[in-house]
Amino acid sequence: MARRSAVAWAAFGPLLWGCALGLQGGMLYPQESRSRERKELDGLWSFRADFSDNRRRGFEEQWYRRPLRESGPTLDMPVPSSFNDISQDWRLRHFVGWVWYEREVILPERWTQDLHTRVVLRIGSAHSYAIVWVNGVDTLEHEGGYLPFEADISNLVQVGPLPSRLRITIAINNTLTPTTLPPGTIQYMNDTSKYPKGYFVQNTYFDFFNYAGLQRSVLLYTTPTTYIDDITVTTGVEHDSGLVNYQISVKGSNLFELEARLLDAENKVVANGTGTQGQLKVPGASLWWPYLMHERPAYLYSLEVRLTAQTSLGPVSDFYSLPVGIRTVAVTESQFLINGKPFYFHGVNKHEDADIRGKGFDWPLLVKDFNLLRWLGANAFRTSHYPYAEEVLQMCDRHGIVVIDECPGVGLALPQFFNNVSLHHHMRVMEEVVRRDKNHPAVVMWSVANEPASHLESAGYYLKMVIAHTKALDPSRPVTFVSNSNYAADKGAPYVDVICLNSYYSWYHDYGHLELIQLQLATQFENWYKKYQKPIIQSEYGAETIAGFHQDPPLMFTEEYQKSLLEQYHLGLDQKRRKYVVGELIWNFADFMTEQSLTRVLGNKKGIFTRQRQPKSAAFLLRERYWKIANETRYPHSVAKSQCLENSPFT
Ligand code: BDP
Repeated sequence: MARRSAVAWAAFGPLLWGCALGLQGGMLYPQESRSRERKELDGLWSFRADFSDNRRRGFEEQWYRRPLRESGPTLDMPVPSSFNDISQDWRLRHFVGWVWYEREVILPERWTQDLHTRVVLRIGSAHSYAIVWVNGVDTLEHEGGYLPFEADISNLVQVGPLPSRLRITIAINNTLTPTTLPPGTIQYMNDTSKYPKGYFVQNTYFDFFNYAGLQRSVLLYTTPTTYIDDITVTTGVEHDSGLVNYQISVKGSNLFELEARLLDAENKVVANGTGTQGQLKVPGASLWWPYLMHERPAYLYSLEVRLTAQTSLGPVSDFYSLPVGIRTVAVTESQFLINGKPFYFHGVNKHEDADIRGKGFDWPLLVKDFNLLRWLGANAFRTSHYPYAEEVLQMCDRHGIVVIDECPGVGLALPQFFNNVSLHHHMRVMEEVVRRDKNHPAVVMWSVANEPASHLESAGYYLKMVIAHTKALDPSRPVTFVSNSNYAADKGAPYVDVICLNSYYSWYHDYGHLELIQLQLATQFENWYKKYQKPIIQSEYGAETIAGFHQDPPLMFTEEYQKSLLEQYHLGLDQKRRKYVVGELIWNFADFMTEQSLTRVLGNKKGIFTRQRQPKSAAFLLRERYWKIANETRYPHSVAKSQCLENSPFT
């Protein structure tokens, strides 16, 4: 077969970066440094859902003008968390409309008096539309859950008589419409013999519960008034040297100097440069390798940026330190290459979902999940079906877990969802995803959608545009979307770099007939490969399994059935794995909550772990397989030692 030369994105210089970015300003992770402070606002907030018929009483009565408790009763609401499962009120669990959060904060005096200081309010995510007031002043609006947004509030806290307290009010609407991501529809039930007047339901077209609220941290942080606004890093390898291309944007003054120093893991300076952009060369660089691919995975340098500026108020300095992993990503017609070596994704799909906190960010859960990923020998996951918290990606960088970063383009199931307004919003969401996640070495590919109705002509154009836009935003990474369409009908596949396929043989089709999986899987792979000649990832497969249900010979919903289904898939995958199939991601890492339906028993149970993170039998099967693959695909060849396999208690 004719070999197409590798498409290597990492070699592009920094000049291509950001040329198509329509967003104003950067979205660097707020960090403490010699010039920056942060104040987390996690904890208890006051909360009220607006149960009025039109859900607009909060606006009509201007709840943001006074403390929330003065306009009616409030609940204690933990942040971060979803609001849905916290109270005993079933109406809140299913609430659709505006909810109101409020928190009072006392600011350090320096923040309110030092005019060299810029105070920023940053919301990690608010699902799905948010309006923010500070001391009753309309400050910020944002559309779309799962991504951060922020506002400079210095002028609100540094004028007039010093405010002893700052009152932050955030109204959030979780209504999904045909133009939100994910999309949804509101259906009014007009038959008054069955439904009360004005009764409506929210229809969604995806398979997870639409948890909402302030699900990630809210915080305040400071920078100097002239500050490092954004840093973009791309990396490459030339012979024995690592290349770090950087581009820095500064706001607040045109009179400044920039110094960039690259430090190795022992804090030794290995390269330095000046100015807003440049290339740092690191002879004998240690590369960032995925976990299990190399004996020294996830090597991180740090790019220390120092800004000094002359302002009308005198000289100011700003410092920011960015972790940098030097690695390349490339795709041939049959391989996914990291650092020039074939990489095989053996991993999982996840959800940010657990227990009563819903999708609320939680450190213990995150650390537990990473321990489980390492126990499993998983080297990758897809952020199905929305971008995860930044802290998750930081962990991936540090542990060498490779990420396919997916935007909330899920549930694009109806023809009317492929319209111009949606397209522009989708492109903007990709801008926000790329802006936030571009510097993570762990992120090796963008996924712009999950299971869109890609057989439609309109979807073909839509996907083409979103993919082209994403490639223009970030020429350094491949782009995909995840398909469950027929190979011959899919209108988006021509535009992707890697084909990602979801299939549920012997589950949603021919259920019970495990003996058909190998044939159907082989047909799937052969058809797609023959038509597109692109590497393929089996991006979902799995079976609903109730932990503790057993039946042998296997029957559906038992642990034995899940295991056998996986075994059959694995036989099929092994046939193609060394040819052009470059990955397998089980659906799903853990059970997760969904809307209620006749096919869901307290949520989706396709996890190999329960929602409480306990293993089902399939987890042990997968663990054996992943460690075996890891040892076969390791570079340079050596045996990966898992403390887990030795049963160490310290993993
Ligand atoms: C796939 C979807 C995923 C679902 C899964 C399932 O991508 O979100 O949860 O099916 O049905 O089609 O379990």
